[in-house]
Amino acid sequence: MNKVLESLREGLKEGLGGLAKRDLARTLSRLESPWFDDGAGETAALLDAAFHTQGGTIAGITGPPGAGKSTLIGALVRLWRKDKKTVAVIAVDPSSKISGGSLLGDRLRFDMDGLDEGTFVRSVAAGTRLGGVADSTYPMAVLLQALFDIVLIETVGVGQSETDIRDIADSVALCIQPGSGDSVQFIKAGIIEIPDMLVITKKDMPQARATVADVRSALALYESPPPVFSVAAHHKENDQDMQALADALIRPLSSRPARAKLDHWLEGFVHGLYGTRGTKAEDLQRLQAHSAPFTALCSWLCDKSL
Ligand SMILES: Nc1nc2c(ncn2[C@@H]2O[C@H](COP(=O)(O)OP(=O)(O)OP(=O)(O)O)[C@@H](O)[C@H]2O)c(=O)[nH]1
Ligand SMILES: [Mg+2]
Repeated sequence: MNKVLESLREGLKEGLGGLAKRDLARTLSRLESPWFDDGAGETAALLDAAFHTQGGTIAGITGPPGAGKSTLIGALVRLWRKDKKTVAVIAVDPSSKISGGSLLGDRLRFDMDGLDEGTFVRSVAAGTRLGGVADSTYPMAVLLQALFDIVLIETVGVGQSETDIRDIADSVALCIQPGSGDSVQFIKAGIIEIPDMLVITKKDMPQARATVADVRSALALYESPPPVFSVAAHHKENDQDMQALADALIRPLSSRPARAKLDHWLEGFVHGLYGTRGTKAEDLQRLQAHSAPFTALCSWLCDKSL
């Protein structure tokens, strides 16, 4: 067992509260800088240990801006906390393309108890990535799933640009706001990759019913359409719908083994650094097959040999 991972886990379990969360936040910050250049390979060893830990479910919550993702996450977290499940949230903030800045304000938008020992929220800037996730999202999710029962990732976007989340999460829910015809058109046109489930948010809005019907009819074109949930995160009386969604999100989907997610990330990462021409296919394959893939990546980056 890795010492850093063990001490993070113990800290969170013993309810060290602020202290443990601060340690975790610091560790996650390391993942946002080039941790793979860290000569001692400490971060890589931590990631390898976390990767081999049979951990929690990673669920992606995606959808266009303002669809109600953060509010929904707050409601889901409250439900899971009633069951004593621990939850970490990674909120990927869309960076402004013009200024390159990111508000990192999402933390404020979650209606969650900041003092609750069993929850943790981290905002990350999406950076230059086209997909709705940041480069650091996968390593962060690997670490957090070793420490929490559930890891939720909020990403912004709809259409092809956010499909990256499918390669990180065990399940993906696409949020659609009532009256937003675009999303339904996207489904009809086959532009969006169909997620594991669709969530029509803001059930209390007058157009909600019609949107559910539109989405269902658009999905009729697909062979095995995903379930559609209709929820109001603002209202307590929709607990049944919310509970059904909460259950569906953490139901294990065997279609995405951890190794396949790692392979995908490694490929994107290595190609991002060297391009397809600068990498030997065998090197990538050897990295992917390695029992300590993150440590192997570090040594490979140091001397390009395995
Ligand atoms: N009526 C109603 N409004 C809601 C509900 N859920 C969220 N909202 C409102 O919708 C707006 C956007 O909600 P957010 O949860 O911030 O949406 P988001 O998808 O996270 O937004 P971005 O992170 O900016 O993309 C806020 O004003 C919420 O209060 C709901 O169930 N009913
Ligand atoms: Mg949000």
